[in-house]
Amino acid sequence: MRPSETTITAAVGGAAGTAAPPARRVTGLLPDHDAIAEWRRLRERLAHADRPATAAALVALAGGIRRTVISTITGAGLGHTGGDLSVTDILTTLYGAVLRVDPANPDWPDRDRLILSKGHCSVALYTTLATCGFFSAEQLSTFAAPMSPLNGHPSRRAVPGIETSTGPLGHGLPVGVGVAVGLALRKSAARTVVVLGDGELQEGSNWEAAMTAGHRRLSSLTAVVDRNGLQQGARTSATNDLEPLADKWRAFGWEAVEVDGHDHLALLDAVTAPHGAGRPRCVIARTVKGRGVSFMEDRVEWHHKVPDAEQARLALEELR
Ligand SMILES: Cc1ncc(C[n+]2csc(CCOP(=O)(O)OP(=O)(O)O)c2C)c(N)n1
Ligand SMILES: [Mg+2]
Repeated sequence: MRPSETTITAAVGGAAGTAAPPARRVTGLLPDHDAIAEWRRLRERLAHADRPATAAALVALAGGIRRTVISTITGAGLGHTGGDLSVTDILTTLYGAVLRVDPANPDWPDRDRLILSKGHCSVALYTTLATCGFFSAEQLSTFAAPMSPLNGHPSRRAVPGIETSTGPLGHGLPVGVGVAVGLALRKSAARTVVVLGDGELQEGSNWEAAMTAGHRRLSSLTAVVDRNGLQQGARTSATNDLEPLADKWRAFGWEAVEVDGHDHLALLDAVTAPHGAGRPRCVIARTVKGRGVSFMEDRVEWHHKVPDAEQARLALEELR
């Protein structure tokens, strides 16, 4: 079925350049202006930095985010530690050097859209958003507490900077395709980036969306796959082997590149290179689940295991 252009345009917020749509949030997290100023200084610095300086700044940013992920999950007593640590460098690169967003004005109509389709890794995203100043990092200590806007899975109605509520796997890319179509209809230059899990790609809805994006030549759409090789309780290769994964995306009309998903410069190049001939792009980011903490790395049980006090201490020491 083809939704009407009016429906799609309304969903992404009116014609290009018009005011933001009416407030859609029911809980209040306010911008942190000190954090915003610091993040803007970083963006400004990286806009002129050479590659080694860019890499060093993003590594430092990611290290801080990983430490906060560990302390937030330990404090809350729940979370998806392994996947948060595998996706951290992807989110750090995107928010640290790529996405055109304004944490002081999160509903700016021409902002780039980031959809974390693997919504179980909300802590990595919340921490990244707080680092940009969408809300205060102090709020992270409320993660998953009763009445906190920072739920286990992100809600667009509760948290500034969250574009789409996710958690049920297989929804982010279909929504992202709709968002990208809507933005293109109103001639916005904004791009849409969807971050997916690799196990998540076993959901057929992704491939319907991929087919549509290829057909519609959505060159403003980028999918980044956190290819850590693990899903809940098993390796992806043992469950439903995805390979040859890049070829599958290409067969659906996409460009596909594979990079080291912990190499910020490789990620940066992969997400910023101009798209060829009206094609969406898939970046397959090879990652390690639990990255940065030796006893969590590539261990299936750390999908949603929570560190005890001693494990948290050791993890923070390794991430120093
Ligand atoms: C539709 C759906 N089925 C099952 C789940 C439960 N679930 C949460 S995470 C997960 C595994 C996801 O694996 P992957 O996409 O590889 O994520 P990552 O390895 O990055 O954590 C599953 C099955 C879910 N959230 N949604
Ligand atoms: Mg995985």
